[in-house]
Amino acid sequence: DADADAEGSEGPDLSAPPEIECEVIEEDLGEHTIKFGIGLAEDSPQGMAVQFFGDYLDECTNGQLTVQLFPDSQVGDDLEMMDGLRSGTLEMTFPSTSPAVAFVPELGVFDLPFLMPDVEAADRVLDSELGQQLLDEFDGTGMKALAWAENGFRQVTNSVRPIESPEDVEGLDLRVMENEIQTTIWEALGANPTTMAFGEVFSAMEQGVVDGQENPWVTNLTSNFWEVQEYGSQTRHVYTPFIMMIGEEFFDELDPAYQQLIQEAADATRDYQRTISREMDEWARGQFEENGPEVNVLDEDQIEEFRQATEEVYDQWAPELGEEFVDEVRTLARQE
Ligand code: TK8
Repeated sequence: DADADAEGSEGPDLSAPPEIECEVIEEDLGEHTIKFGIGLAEDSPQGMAVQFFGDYLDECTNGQLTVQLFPDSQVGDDLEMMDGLRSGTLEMTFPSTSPAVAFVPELGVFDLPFLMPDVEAADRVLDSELGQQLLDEFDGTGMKALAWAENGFRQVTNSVRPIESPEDVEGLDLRVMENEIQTTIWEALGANPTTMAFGEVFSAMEQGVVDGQENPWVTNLTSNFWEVQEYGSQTRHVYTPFIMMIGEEFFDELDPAYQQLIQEAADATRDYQRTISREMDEWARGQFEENGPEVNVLDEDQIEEFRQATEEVYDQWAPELGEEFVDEVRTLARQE
């Protein structure tokens, strides 16, 4: 429908990628194709960010550094792709923090429920000195963490009923990320959580192996979960970041000029990715609903019920993560 196109109903109103500002490296410093694997779709903010990152490197090296994107878990799930970076079969990936706790346990702090009141709080934490220290923790793991980006506030989808109170979650078979804190959250709420790699979630829901899952709206939309889900409920129970990562050995062997450029490109990509992720969030909820499922948005009182019902997650995990560390993050998040 030409009219609909003209009004832009095909997509959200998104900021254009920023101007690429660099001094082009003309000198021959070696050609590399960077294979960049991601779990999400090409048209997700994550996929669009990798596209921008690739344009940045290409333009600033006269085509000596190029990026080849592998979306939709084509080359593995988050943990497999991280292993690829370590063994040198893949150069870059963009995992969620939740499975990355296998390498940096402190990242589990981001799995605590209702930690971040809003995206500004997430920025305060991630862009702090403490945020940089967490990225630096990857040094020596075979992966270098370049920058934080946004996965976002997570919402529950399922095929049984709308989620309005903790009781509605009881007995649901839910896929959760490969992370023990995530499991604790859903057990506290009386659901039956199963850990599973992201790439298997769609077919698990299609086949009825699980009733539902939880992910930000842009993922629920761009990974086509609306095709196999009846309900979407805006619970905002966890904010999870993404980390842009590169193989440590691959990076260490590059010319310093390339290394510096890659870091600059990653920083610019981080800002762009967060911008479009935020611009797409509400639009994605609307599209998700338009495509079929029933959507409900929990109000503050309903969210408060979930907060109380998951308080025991802190009792169990704060000592494990370090009480002081958790307090430090919480203070930054809430500007206490
Ligand atoms: C994509 C994952 C995904 C995450 C999940 O690779 O597993 O549910 O939210 O975005 O990182």
